[in-house]
Amino acid sequence: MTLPARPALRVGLIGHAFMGAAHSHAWRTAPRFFDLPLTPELTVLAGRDPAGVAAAAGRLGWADTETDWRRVLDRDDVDLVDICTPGHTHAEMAIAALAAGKHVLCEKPLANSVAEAEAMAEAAERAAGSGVRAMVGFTYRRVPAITLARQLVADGRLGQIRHVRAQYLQDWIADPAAPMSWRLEKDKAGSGALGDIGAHIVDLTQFITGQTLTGVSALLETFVSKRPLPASSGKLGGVGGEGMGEVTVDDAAVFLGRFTGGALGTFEATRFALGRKNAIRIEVNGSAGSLAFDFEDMNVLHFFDGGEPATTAGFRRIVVTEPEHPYVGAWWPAGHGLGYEHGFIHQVVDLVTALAAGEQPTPSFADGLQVQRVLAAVERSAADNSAFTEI
Ligand code: SOE
Repeated sequence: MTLPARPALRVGLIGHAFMGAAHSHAWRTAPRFFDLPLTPELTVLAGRDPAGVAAAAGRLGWADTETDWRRVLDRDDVDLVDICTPGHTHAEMAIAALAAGKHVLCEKPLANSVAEAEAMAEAAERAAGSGVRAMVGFTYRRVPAITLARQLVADGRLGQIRHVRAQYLQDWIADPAAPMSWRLEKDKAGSGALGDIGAHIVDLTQFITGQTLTGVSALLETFVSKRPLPASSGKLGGVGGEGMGEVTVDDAAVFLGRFTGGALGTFEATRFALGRKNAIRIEVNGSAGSLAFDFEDMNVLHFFDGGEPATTAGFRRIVVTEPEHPYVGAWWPAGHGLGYEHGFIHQVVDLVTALAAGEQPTPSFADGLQVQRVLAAVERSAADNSAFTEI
């Protein structure tokens, strides 16, 4: 029996580096494992360098290319624009795409400033009136163990949340010889570890707890202020060459925060945690239980049930690979585990499902703006010697 053909969702992707590759893989793979109401088509890939974008399109499976992102917006055969470029381009591209009647998926952080994020959220609000939707890509929400953590909190299994402990630890620039990249330039990236990876743990802790941050007290530090200019670029960083460039962003961000429900949060985002590669560590302690997660062991969620007798109580190691777990049923036989790329695939699944239902996908641009306000408050607090700063 042949299944009825699903309407197409024709995608134009801007950018084909690390995130562009992750998104391409997700658009292509999602309909192969999930029964989606719309079938994504990889219509056009945009990049500035003709040879580079042609090679990437061939490798990643895109039907056509453009060398000017504006041409993607002009095309009648594009329904959704996916923005995978550095932060300083997000606002202009997203606002123009929404005005052209295209749905938008935009990589995180939403923008480089609160003013830009506000303009984007306003544009998204306007577009929603005519059924055009916008979503920001906080992908880690779609890691099954994280989604399960949120469910446990929502089901009351942790009781009242008291503590939220979050770290995002990487080490890809711990070596002072690691070269400059756009991620180390404020005018392109907006901020450093704070916006690139701190934004993820702000979003994740709010997502898991269902609470938002109301204020912060912060420290920012740049450990290495000059780096070799790149001789060649890699997926992250690259190889250093002649001459030095100035690092204009933070290398590390450490902050305390208060949540709406009364919980206290501690946050650490750094690219100098030697030996930690992509360690997103989150622990939540409530009046009835606790949970703990580390992305370096991403198929596992640790859960402590405070209601169990003291003699046998202890952190339970839940391997989140059963068909009953969020998203997992579409994948491999029970127990076989998922990886980094699956979060991006689940993001496509949730986005496409919301679009087909005419609903607002989450996280919305308004959610992205709220995270941007937290980042800005962290910067204000650090500039003011860690003074408690309301968001
Ligand atoms: C670099 O720190 C980076 O690629 C982030 O930009 C991504 O959001 C994260 O998923 C992995 O690390």
